[in-house]
Amino acid sequence: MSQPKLILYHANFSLCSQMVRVALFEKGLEFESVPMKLCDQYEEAENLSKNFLENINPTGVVPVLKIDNEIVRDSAYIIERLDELEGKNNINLWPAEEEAREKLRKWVYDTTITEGVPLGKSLGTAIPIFSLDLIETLVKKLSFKAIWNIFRKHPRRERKMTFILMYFFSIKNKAGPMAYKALVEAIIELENALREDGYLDGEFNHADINLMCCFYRMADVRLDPILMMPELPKINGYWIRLKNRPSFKKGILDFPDHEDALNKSFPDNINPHLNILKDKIKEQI
Ligand SMILES: N[C@@H](CCC(=O)N[C@@H](CS)C(=O)NCC(=O)O)C(=O)O
Repeated sequence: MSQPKLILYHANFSLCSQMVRVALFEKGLEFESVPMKLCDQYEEAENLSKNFLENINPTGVVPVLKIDNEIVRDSAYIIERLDELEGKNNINLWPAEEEAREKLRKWVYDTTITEGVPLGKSLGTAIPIFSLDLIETLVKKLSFKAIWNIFRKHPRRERKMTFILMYFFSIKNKAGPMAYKALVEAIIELENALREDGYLDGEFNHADINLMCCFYRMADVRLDPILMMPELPKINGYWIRLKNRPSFKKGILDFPDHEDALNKSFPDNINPHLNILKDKIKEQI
């Protein structure tokens, strides 16, 4: 069996990069790894380098996958493309029938950082809001030179402005409540959609990958007690099943980052939004 040459540009602490790595390990595809130091987390700002912006991704974000000489961008599309390839494992992340694909498309759309969806309006875009505690800590540690570099070079105006605001002021406490509604509704919708066992649609698929990564980020930011609430029995079991997949270790745990900063961002492992979110779930379920 032969597969095309795959080169993945990715970052350890990047939700969408985690999704693509998990998909690669699920499929059993070999890939060359190009780890990137992102501008909001490291002085190096490798996603703003001339080479990356000119030759890999003019919008300055990861993940990007090179399939032979073709450059493929956007994690959701990358995973669809990966699913067409044959790896060592006999698994399909997308069903064949159009009706099932349509249903899956909706779940994928809601569970990742989909372009055009305003931040905090879906589960996938709520997760970055709850990551702001950490991101703001990291942005504040950057040198003035690094923030000036972001100002000059970041191609995405809204991101650039957010990083600059975080550097000079603070947005983390104000932003959280913007995402309460989407997170609570998504968790309840998921609890209602899940079965007693198996995955979202029975067989493991692309949406399960996205949810695995969203849930892991919730654990990173100390919101995972939500996933263990007795009011959410199907999510409890589902999260355990997701963590037991080998791809969870290979695609996520084996690429750690910012553990010290996370510990410092959440002293005593407490996320200030946790109890509010739990109360809202209990009220609405
Ligand atoms: N819709 C894109 C979103 C990609 C994205 O936002 N990537 C983040 C990391 S998860 C990034 O590269 N951030 C760096 C920056 O904006 O400077 C995808 O699914 O690939």
